[in-house]
Amino acid sequence: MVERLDAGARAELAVRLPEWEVLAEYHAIRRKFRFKDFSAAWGFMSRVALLAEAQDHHPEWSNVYNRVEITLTTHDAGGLSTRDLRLALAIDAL
Ligand code: H2B
Repeated sequence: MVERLDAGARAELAVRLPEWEVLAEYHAIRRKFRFKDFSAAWGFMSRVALLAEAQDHHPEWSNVYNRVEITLTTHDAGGLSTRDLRLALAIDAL
């Protein structure tokens, strides 16, 4: 079982992940991306997919042409965990 983030760790999210929106009741974080065109968006998604597989942690996401929206939550924990933080930081570093 994966542990959910405690209150202190959730409060830190805004500092460590300033581009991510913390969704209601801290169940998930979300970031919206916009790229030059579909090809750039899809290239980004391919890189995120490789990260997700490597970390065995997978995003909920959508793509409309040049826009990509990523929501991270840990299904096994029923909320946010360090897995979400780790994947978000890796996505931010792309
Ligand atoms: N991704 C996310 N976002 N949450 C999970 O709890 C999760 C996952 N669990 N990817 C993993 C896969 C688990 O189902 C496998 C069996 O390791």
